[in-house]
This record gives sequence, structure tokens and C-alpha cells, in this order.
Amino acid sequence: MALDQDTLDLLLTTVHRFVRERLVPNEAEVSENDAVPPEIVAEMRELGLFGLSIPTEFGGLGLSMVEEVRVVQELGWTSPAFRSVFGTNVGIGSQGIVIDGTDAQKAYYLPKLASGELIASFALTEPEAGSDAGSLRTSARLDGDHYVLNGTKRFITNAPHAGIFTLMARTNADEPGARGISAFIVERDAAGLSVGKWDKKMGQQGAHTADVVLENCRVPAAAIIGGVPDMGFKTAMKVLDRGRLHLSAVAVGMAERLIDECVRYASERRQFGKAIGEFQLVQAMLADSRTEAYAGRTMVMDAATRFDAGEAIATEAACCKLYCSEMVGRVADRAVQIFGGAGYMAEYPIERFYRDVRLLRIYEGTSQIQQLVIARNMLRDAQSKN
Ligand code: COS
Repeated sequence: MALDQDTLDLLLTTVHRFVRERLVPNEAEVSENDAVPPEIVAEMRELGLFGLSIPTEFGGLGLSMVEEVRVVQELGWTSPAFRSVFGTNVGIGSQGIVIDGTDAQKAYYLPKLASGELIASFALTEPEAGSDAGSLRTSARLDGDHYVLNGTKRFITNAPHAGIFTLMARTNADEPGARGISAFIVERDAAGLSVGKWDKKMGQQGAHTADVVLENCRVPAAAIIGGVPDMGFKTAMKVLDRGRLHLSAVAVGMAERLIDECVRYASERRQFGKAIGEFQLVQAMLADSRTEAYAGRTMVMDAATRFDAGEAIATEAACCKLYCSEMVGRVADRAVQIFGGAGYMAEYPIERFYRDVRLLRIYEGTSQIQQLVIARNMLRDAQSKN
């Protein structure tokens, strides 16, 4: 544990209260306006949410993975757009630097990311390279002590707000696969970098994604994370392992919120002369959702504990992401069913959550990619035992 028990309890209580008092009442407005109010972003900074996972020596809270998933489960209780404001600083945007960065890169960037003064995005996906991340085409050609980057990155979360991008590009043109890729820290104001217009999305209004276009964008060679070229794919995979645990915790939190909404509605809504929660077919849906959310919470905690103990958790992170993202999809679907017509109407939060949770099965690796990772690791482990 990075924090003593009292400090952790205080943090969890503070976040619990912040979510219920400040975020939940603003959910509908954020969705309507497609923006998180600046005063809420300022409160997030004050609470230290941008620096949850950044080591204390760089101004963050330095949470262990177990502590981080506990905080994130609290945050899952509300619209995921709120978490997105600082989510890339806690996760995929910053962790490449935390895990593989040089001392100079850490010292320069991490304090600014921890305070929220700087937003970091993770730029891996491209128009032609999504699940097959190793086939990415963005090129990085060495020219003196700089690289010249060309290509397009797609659906990049927080790109419109980012000050830096952890951006994967191909430094070795002769190597078409994962081995020729480097991870760069690219600054937003680098000449030749532009951010496209915000994507219109199915849900998660208030969180923003956009293309990042690189046209002869010159980046110092020293901007390669860790300073060693062609190691970027592994950096990206390590970042995603951790990110997948974080997102699993979001899914668990969202499932628990949906279940809470369902229990309250089933207790109040009356049909055939009694509360609908008294009908066993409704009870079955409540019970299935509760059981699955509990399973999700337990597996995320187990994987996070293993991560903190230094175990390799690529398989467990993929199991968590697969199960929890699919689980919250089922929970959201049952919630619409329990709410009936009211579940389909935009004036209740269920319809919004139903759309919001759909993304969890796609980003940071689809369910099918998680299945592939799990099975490949199983077969590889079996082979290495023979
Ligand atoms: N941690 C560290 N290293 C890893 C790793 C991990 N979790 N996973 C793979 N690697 C290493 C491998 O060991 C291999 O190293 P060597 O070249 O030394 O053998 C290298 O990375 C390439 O791995 P692999 O051969 O498995 O790469 P593939 O091209 O077959 O791709 C998948 C693997 C499909 C798993 C990968 O492309 C992937 O995760 N895709 C989904 C991407 C994604 O999540 N996109 C979402 C956008 S980001 S929001």
C-alpha cells in the first residue's frame, strides 16, 4: 500500500462525497452541453485526481493499483465523462513516461501532469490500425537529431485538450510489425501537428476525442520515451495492461450505480397493485446484476493485488477488461428492462448510461482482442511448461 489506512479512507470518503454532491447532480447538464464545467475541473485538480497514479516524488498521490481501482470504482458511480477529464493523465497518457521514461522526462512532465496543468493523451490508433496496433503506419524518419513524423491518429481521447501526446510511430521502416515502433512524447505546439474537429459520439458526451494529424512534424530524438528507439510497442502494451485494469474498475463502479438505480426504481414503481421489485422475474434481473458486479469487483481487486505484488498480469488484466466491460453491458441492458418505457427515455439516467457503457467493450482493446490475448497467453504458458 502506498497510503496509510487513514489517508486512504479519507481519500475514498472525499471522492465518494464529491461524486454524489458535485458530479451526479451535474450529469444531465454535462451530457446536454457536451462539456464538464470549468469549476468542476478546478475542484478535481484540488482533490489531486489528475495525479492519482503519479509517484509522490513528482507531486502525485502515488497510489498503488489496489488503491487506484478503489478510487476509480467510486468515480464509476457517475458519468464516465467526468473521469475522462483526468483519466488520460492517470492512465494511458502518463503511464508510458512513468513506466519507461528517462529521469529527465519524468522530472519535466510528471509534475505538470500530476497537477493537471498539462493534459496527456495516448495516440496509438490510426485509420488503418485499430486492433492490429502493430501495423501502424505513422512514420518517424530520423533527420539529424530530430525525427520527422507523418501520419494520422484517430479517436484520440482528450486530444482537443492535450498538451502532450504519448504517440506511437514507426522508426524502423524495414520492420512492418511491432518491433519497429517507438513511443514519442509529442508536444501539442510542435510545428506540423494539428488536432481535428471533435468526433460526434454515441455517448459519453463531455468527453472528447479527435484526430491528431502529423505533417512533417519535427520532434527531438530525445523525445522517445526511455531514449531507446523501437521499444514503443512494448511500452504501449504495458500501458494498456494497466489501463485495462483501470477501465475494469470504471465498469464495476458503473454497474453498481445502475444496480442502485434499479433497486430504488423497483421498490417505488408499482404495477398490478404492488412494487415491481416484488415480482420474481424482476428479482432475477436484480440478483443477476448484483452477482455479476460482485464477481467483477472481486476479480479487479485480485488482479490489482497481483500487479502490486509485481506479478505479470497481462492475462488477468485482459480477463478483467473482457468480463467487466461485458458485465456492465448486461447490467445496463437489464436496467433498461426494469425501468421499461422510462428506461428508454432520455429524462432518466438509464438511457444515457446504456449508451455510455457501450464504449467500454471497445476502447483500450475490444472484447475480441482481450479473448485473443488471454488464449494466446494460455497456449504460450502451456508450451513453455512442455
Ligand atoms: N507487456 C509487455 N510486452 C508485451 C505485451 C505486454 N502486455 N504484449 C506483447 N508484448 C510484446 C511481445 O512480447 C512481443 O515482444 P518480442 O517482439 O520481443 O517477442 C511484442 O510485444 C509484440 O507482441 P505480439 O507479437 O503479441 O504483437 P501483435 O502484433 O501480435 O499484437 C495485440 C498483439 C493484438 C495483443 C496488440 O496489437 C493489441 O493489444 N491490440 C489492441 C490494441 C488496443 O488496445 N487498441 C486500443 C487503442 S488504445 S485506447
